[in-house]
Amino acid sequence: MNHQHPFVKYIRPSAQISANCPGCGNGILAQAFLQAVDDLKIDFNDFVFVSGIGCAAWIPSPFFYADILHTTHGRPIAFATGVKLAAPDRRVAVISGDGDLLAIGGNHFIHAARRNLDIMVICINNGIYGMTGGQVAPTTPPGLKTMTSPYGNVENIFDISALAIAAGATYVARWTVYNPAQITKAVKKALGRKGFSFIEIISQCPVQFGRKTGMGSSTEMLDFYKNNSIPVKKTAEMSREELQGKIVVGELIDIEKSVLTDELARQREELRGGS
Ligand SMILES: Cc1ncc(C[n+]2csc(CCOP(=O)(O)OP(=O)(O)O)c2C)c(N)n1
Ligand code: SF4
Ligand SMILES: [Mg+2]
Repeated sequence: MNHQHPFVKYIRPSAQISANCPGCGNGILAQAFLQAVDDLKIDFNDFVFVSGIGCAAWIPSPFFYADILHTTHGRPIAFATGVKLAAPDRRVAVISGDGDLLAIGGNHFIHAARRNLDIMVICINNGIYGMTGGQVAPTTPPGLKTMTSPYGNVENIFDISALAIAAGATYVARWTVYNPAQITKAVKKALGRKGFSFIEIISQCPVQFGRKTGMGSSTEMLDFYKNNSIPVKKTAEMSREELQGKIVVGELIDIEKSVLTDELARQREELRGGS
């Protein structure tokens, strides 16, 4: 009998030990993502995965058995932009953390969304800088005590999905790792369309976030996600107060706009024809 995990084929043979801590949500995202690839029977060699620096950046690299760029902190979208422009036929997927993509990397993020660059970006939002010891992030909820906010975070939070929509992203979905089947569905949707697709994954970091903020173990955090998630369809009938502290999940936008690589190809054709 073959006891191998069916997705072993997607994992680089020389890199089969996860870099993430036990109980981390990153593995749930990895499995849900690979499920989408497997369901759609996509050739894994079509992908170029790009990540920055952080625990989430270890999800694709070096584990996914495909082309991978493990870049510098804050810059995965800049590298992904270069890859997509140089090789428009490749599927470019960025998987990285909230600090990487939305703190130091925020400007690359908003401009890739504005350009409707044809890439998929998955952000593991664990509300903290996990890999570097639990510093406060732009996604850390107010009041929480972290390594660098020992008396409680006094800053306002970034709603990164709202930012993606405002910047011009054409597909945006948010799910927690309590919803792996919905994550798979969202990834399949994003893989089946063109344009800037952004999926925000609220995920637990039991080691740096759960322990230091008092949010508890991974199972307690998963319970929190289960009990505090509100499907976006239900929010219309809810007041601002009722939505306070809740996680709005679901598909937040799905629209069509001109896609950067298509526009460049069209322009190139026009210029060739006119010369
Ligand atoms: C230019 C630069 N600044 C800071 C760092 C240190 N650093 C590495 S990862 C990281 C934050 C990681 O947080 P996040 O992106 O949320 O990923 P997580 O570990 O939480 O998955 C920081 C500040 C760095 N490597 N390079
Ligand atoms: S520090 Fe947190 S985010 Fe990083 S691997 Fe461990 S549990 Fe996951
Ligand atoms: Mg983080």
